[in-house]
Amino acid sequence: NTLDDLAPGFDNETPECQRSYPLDHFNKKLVDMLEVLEHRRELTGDHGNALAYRRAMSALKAYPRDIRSVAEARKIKAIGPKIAKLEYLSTGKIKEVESTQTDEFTKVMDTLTNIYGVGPVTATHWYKDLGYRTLEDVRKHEDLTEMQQIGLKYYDDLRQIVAIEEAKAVAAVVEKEARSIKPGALFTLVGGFRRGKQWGHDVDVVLSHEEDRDVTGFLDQLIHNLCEKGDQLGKCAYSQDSVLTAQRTVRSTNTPGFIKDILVSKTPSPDTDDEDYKGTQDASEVQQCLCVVKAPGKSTHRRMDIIIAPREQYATTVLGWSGSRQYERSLRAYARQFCHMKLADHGLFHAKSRKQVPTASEQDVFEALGLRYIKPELRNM
Ligand code: DGT
Ligand code: MG
Repeated sequence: NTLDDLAPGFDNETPECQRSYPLDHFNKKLVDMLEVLEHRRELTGDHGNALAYRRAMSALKAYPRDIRSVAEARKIKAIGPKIAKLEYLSTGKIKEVESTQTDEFTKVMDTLTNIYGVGPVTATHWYKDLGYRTLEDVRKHEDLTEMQQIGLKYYDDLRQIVAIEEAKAVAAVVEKEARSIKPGALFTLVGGFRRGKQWGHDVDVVLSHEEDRDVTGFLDQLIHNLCEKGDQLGKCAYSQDSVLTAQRTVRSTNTPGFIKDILVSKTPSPDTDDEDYKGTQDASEVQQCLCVVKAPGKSTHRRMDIIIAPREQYATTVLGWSGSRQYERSLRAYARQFCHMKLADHGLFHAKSRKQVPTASEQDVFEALGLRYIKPELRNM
C-alpha cells in the first residue's frame, strides 16, 4: 500500500448512497475550492461539468484520508483526469478559484441569485441583456414576481445564516402550535440541522399525524394561526388576499404574526401532471408552506419550510427533506437503477405497478431498497 494507492476502506464499487458522509471530512479545503468551480459552472449553464465536480466532491467527502497525490486522485473513479490534474495537489491552490472570487460576473450573479425566486437563468438575462449590476437595478425592474418582491424585501435578513439554537426555537413555535391544533402530531426538524449542522440558511420541518389524514385542513389551520399569532398576539385584520379569504396558492403578505410572508403554499405534485399517474397510489398528498418567519423576540426574518404529509408518506417526506440534496439524488438514482423502484417524498413505489411499498420509518426505506441504513449525520454528501 503506497501513498499513491487508494486509502484502505475506500472501495470504488460502493454505491454512492452507501458511503458515509460526515460533516467533517479529510478533504475540506479541496472540496471548498471545487465547490466554487461547480457553482461557477452552474451559473454559466455548464451543467455537465458542474455534475462532474459534484461527483468528485461527493467521493472526496467520503474519502477516509486527505488526498496526497495526483496518482491517488486518479484512482478514485468519480474523479476524472481534468479534476485530478488541478494544480491543487502540488500548490494547494487553484488559480481559477482565486480569479473567480474577484470576477465581476460571479459577484453580480451571486448578488442577483441571492434574491429568493431568482435563479441562474433570470440572473443571466438580467446581467447580459438588461445590464443589471446591483439590487437597485433590480428594484426598478417592472415585472418582478411576487416571490422576487418578497425576496428583495428581506434580502439582508435572508442572507444571514441561522444558528441551530434559533432554528430549534423557530421550530418549537411551529411544533407547539401544531400540537395545539392536533395533539399527538408528529414533528421532525429536517434539513441540514438534522444532519448535525450547527448553521443553516433556513429552517425546514415536517409534520404528520398518526390517524388524521386531513393534511390540507391541518396546514390551513396552522398557517392561519401562525399568521395571526406572533409578537403581537390576538386578532388581526386580513387583507383581501389573505390566507383566510383566498385559495392558499395566493400569497399572504405583511401579516402581524410569526409567519410574515408566504412564498409558496401548495401541494407539490409533479406526478399529477403526468397522465399516467392519475388515479394510481402514486400521487403526492404532501403539502407545503414556504414562508418568511420572525421568532418572538428576534429581529431577523428567517426562511422556513413547513411540510405536512399523511402518515404513510411521512417517512419518505422526512427522508426527502433531510438531504443533503446530493444524497437524495444518489438514493433516488439507486432505487431507479438497481431496484426498479421510484423513491419520492410521497413514498416508495414499484416502478411498473406503481404500488406503494409501506414505509413507516426511514429504516424501512433503506431496507426495502436492500441498503445499509445511513443515519442523517452521515448524509452530508
Ligand atoms: P441549508 O438550509 O442551506 O443549511 O441546507 P439544507 O440541507 O437544509 O438544504 P435546504 O434547506 O435547501 O433543503 C433541505 C432538504 O430538503 C434538501 O436537502 C433537499 C430537500 N428540498 C429542498 N427543497 C425542496 C423542494 O422544494 N422539494 C423537495 N421535495 N425537497 C426539497
Ligand atoms: Mg435547510
